[in-house]
Amino acid sequence: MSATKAFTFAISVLCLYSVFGQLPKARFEYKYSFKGPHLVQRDNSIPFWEYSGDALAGEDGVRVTPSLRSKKGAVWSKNPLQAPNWQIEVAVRVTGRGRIGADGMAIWFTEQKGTEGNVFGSNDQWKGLGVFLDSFDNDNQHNNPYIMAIVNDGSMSFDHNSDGSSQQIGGCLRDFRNKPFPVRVRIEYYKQALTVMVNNGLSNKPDDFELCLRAVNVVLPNTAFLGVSAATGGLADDHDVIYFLTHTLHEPGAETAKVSEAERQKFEEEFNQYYKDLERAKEDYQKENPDKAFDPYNIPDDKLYESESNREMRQIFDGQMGIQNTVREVSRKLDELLGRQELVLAKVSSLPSSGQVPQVQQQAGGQQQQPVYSDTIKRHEVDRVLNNQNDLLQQIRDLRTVVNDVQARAMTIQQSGGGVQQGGGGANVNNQMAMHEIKDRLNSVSNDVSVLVNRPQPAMNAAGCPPPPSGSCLTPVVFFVAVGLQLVIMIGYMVYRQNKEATAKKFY
Ligand SMILES: [Ca+2]
Ligand SMILES: [Ca+2]
Repeated sequence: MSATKAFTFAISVLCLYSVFGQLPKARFEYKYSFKGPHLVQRDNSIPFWEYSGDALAGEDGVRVTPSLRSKKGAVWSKNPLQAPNWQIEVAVRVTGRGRIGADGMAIWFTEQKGTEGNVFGSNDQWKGLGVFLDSFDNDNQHNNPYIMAIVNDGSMSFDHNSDGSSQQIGGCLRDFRNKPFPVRVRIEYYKQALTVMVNNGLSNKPDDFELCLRAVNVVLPNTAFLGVSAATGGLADDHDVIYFLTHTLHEPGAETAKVSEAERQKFEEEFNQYYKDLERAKEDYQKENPDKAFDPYNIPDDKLYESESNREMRQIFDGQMGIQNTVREVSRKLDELLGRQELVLAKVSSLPSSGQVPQVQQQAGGQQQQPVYSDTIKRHEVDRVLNNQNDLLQQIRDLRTVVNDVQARAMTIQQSGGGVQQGGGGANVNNQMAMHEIKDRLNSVSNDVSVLVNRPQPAMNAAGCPPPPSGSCLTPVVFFVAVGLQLVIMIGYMVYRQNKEATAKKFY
């Protein structure tokens, strides 16, 4: 992007006017925002922000705490935001191997910059707003992970024992851990009404938000620092902030949204200076690292690898979803089959037991052209039905073995992958999350198959079971579904294995 284009874009963002009737006008505040890629500068600092404690900034986000016990970290804006109306959107990832995580994250809008403390990594008795993503269920009410807002005038201490339930001005039960996409929290404060919307992390559509809480007559400071903090305890999660975007909101027609000529020039100079610094830093880097600058296996490959990995992971997810659906379909067909057999069994048992079964003249529709059974059931037919059922059962058992095998390998790779990438910054967050997702999916598939295998067999007493109308318990559909299933699993596994081999090559 050329300097002119970039400048035009920045100014157009700054001067953004809403065209909608009564909606407030939003102005992007770049000094109170951060977003990857290339989040950090050469000295690992984030422009206009500072981080402390166990927080680490990477190219694509800030890891506020790593998934290690008893860690605390925070990232704060260097300057206070001075605005009566505003909107903050924060994208976070909270990921951990355990089914339960701890302790959680907090998004702050407070008069003072926070210091390290007991409230999700930051100090208690804050003045202003805290929006908490509380992972751990301290009061054992089975109502966590929970998102809530608490306004404090500096006198109140957060009550961890009750998870702040009596102190909140509103909240919602949302599982924000281990989601395929970052979970986004949008906090809007406009005319003293506080609204918190949450994206559930299952989609990355920009406007996919659900209302979490809304409260009116909320009094917050006019000038406040913005921050995110997090803490782990006996249990631990990775707490990552992917981006933090701040807009000030202005009433339609209010002059505050306009940028005066003097301000525009100031912004222009500031931007040009910033752009020059960036270009100079790039040139310096290329001079200092001539081989790296043109090495396609250096940074660009890393980026390429990351996106490809994500894509393949998604393919695997799709494959797993396909398997799950197919297993459900098999289950449904088995139910249907069972139902039909019971129906026929009931009809047969209602017939006279004279040894000669009378002709079944009419089906439900009373149509004469339906096939007519005019003989007793032969032993070999019953045997064939039983054999077919046994074959089907064996195929399902094989399927379960394959699924368990894939699961075991995925867990092994996950463990070794975790070891290799320990401390690798924000880059492995996606992988870890993806591995958890695979694990869950595989568990789900495995459970489905277990249900199938353990299903009680229909009462197929050799003497009493007639062949079903199709002549065989194993219909072609069921057979091809079972074969297709194994094929899908093998392809999914090969794609996944190829991906991991690529990863292994990369590390060695
Ligand atoms: Ca808690
Ligand atoms: Ca609780």
